[in-house]
Amino acid sequence: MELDDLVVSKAIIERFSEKLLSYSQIDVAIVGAGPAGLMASYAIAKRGLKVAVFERRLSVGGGMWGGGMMFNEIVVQEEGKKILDELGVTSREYKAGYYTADSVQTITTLASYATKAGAQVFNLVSVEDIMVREERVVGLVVNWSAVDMAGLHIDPLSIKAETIIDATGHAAELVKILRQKLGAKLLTETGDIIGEKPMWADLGEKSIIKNTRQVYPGVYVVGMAANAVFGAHRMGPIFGGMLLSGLKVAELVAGNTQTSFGP
Ligand code: 48H
Repeated sequence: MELDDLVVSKAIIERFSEKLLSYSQIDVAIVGAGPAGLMASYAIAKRGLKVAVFERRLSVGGGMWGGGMMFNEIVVQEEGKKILDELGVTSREYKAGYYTADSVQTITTLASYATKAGAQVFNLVSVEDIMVREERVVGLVVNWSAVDMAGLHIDPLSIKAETIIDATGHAAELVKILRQKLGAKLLTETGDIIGEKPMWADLGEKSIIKNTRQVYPGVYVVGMAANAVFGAHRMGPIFGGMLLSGLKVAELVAGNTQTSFGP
């Protein structure tokens, strides 16, 4: 059979358009495909909800690829190791209670589980705004990351979602928009973004589960964004908390059903 270049192009255009249309109204929209966003998307998709992840960069994985200071190994504690075991990620004990894993294998496995469970990743898409109705966030405003990078003045498109999850890491970008554009009172102690505290792995990891919660009607925070918004410590290149936080937010938004791991 002779391959037709135009068929190749039309296949991509049609299939992508179908995908984008189908995900223009969804149950859960996650902003950021770092470890927390990917874990959350997997566990939410497993519970049968329609979930999309919008990721600014070309690649998923956020800050995990580079491990610590570009040494592409991550560390997890006992609870994190259990999740890696369930996912089939190879890990090795370093000392009692500390395990290491290859960051590339961890990300690729998480991404594979999430997408095979039905989570749809839209990479190269930046979330630049939110939609709010009657003091509840009801959707996202998205544009190609390249538009922003090129400084082009091009209007965005909208995505409707029942629930939004800010998985944007240290920057907590969505919650920042809520504060800056609406002056919204957040469900934090001060009503504002409290801000990340200095590195302290033990406290940072311990507080992240408590901080993974609703921060405004319709909006949850997960991963590093949760500690930044609720004012807890950063934890450096230990990643168990990111995975556990992803599972916690899935329970909060999609119910308490036990996720059986597996594709
Ligand atoms: C689309 C966006 C937007 C936007 C950002 O930084 P991440 O890896 O976040 P987490 O919370 O999954 O993991 C945090 C971890 O990587 C980390 O930094 C740790 C543990 N630090 C500890 C320490 O002490 O430093 O991923 C966030 C993702 C990235 O891929 C961004 O590109 C993406 O979100 N993103 N995508 N629209 N507006 N903002």
